[in-house]
Amino acid sequence: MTAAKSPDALSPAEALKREAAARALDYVRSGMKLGLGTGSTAKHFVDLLAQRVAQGLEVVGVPTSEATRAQAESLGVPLATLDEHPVLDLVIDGADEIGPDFSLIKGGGGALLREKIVATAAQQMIVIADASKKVARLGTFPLPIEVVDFGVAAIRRSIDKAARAAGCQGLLTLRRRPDGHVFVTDQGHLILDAAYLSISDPATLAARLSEVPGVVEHGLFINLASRVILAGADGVTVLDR
Ligand code: ABF
Repeated sequence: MTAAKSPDALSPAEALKREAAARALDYVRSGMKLGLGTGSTAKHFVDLLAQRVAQGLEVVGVPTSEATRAQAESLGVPLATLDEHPVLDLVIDGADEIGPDFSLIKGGGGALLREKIVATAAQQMIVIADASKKVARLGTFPLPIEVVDFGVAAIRRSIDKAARAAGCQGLLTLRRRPDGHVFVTDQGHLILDAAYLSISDPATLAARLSEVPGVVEHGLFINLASRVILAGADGVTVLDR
C-alpha cells in the first residue's frame, strides 16, 4: 500500500474529509472496540487512528470491508472480527448522503451490508463527511440495493413495486466495475443502484425494500447515526441527534 499523502498535498475536498476524520478522534478512548468504516473519508480516519495507535492508544478495530481491513492491517491497527466482539463501542463511517434525522444513504463504496451490520452492533455511530453530503431530502445519490445473484430480473420487478408503494420510482442499474465486469460485494452479492432522485419517506421505503425476497440489504440507514461531523469551508461542525 502506498504511504498516505501528507495533509499539505491533499486536494481541498480530501482536506475537508480529513478534517472531519480528525475531529472524530476526539470521541475515541483507549480500550474501545471500534467499527472501522469504508470509503475515502473513513480511510482518512483509519490513517489518523493508526498514528494514535503508534503513540500508545489501545483500541481494537472491526473493519467493514476487505479494503479497510487491508489498510488497517498495513498500518498496524489491531483488528478483530465481529464474532469476537459482537458489541462495539463506536463505529466511525462515511456516507453518501445525510438527510433529515440523520437518515443516510450509504453503499456507494459497495460495503453497505457489512457497514449496516457493524453499525447495528455499535452503541454509537458517528458519520464523518464533507459538508456537501448534507441534504434536505435523500435521493440525489442513487440508492444502492444489494441483491442475491439469482433471479435478478424478478427481484428488480419486486423492488420497483415495493418502491412505488413508498412513493419512489426510478431506474435500477446493475453496478459494474470500471473494467466493465459486474461488481460483486465482499459477501458475493450484486448491487442495483436505484435512481429515485427524491425519497420523501426513507423509513417507509426502507421497510418496503427489506420485505423483498432477494434483497439482502439496502443503503438506507435509519436511526443508526447519532452524531454527524461535517467539514466545510467555514470549519468543522458537530451535530447530535
Ligand atoms: C462508505 O463510503 C459508504 O457507505 C459510502 O458509500 C461511502 C462514502 O464514501 P466517501 O467517504 O468516499 O465519500 O461509508
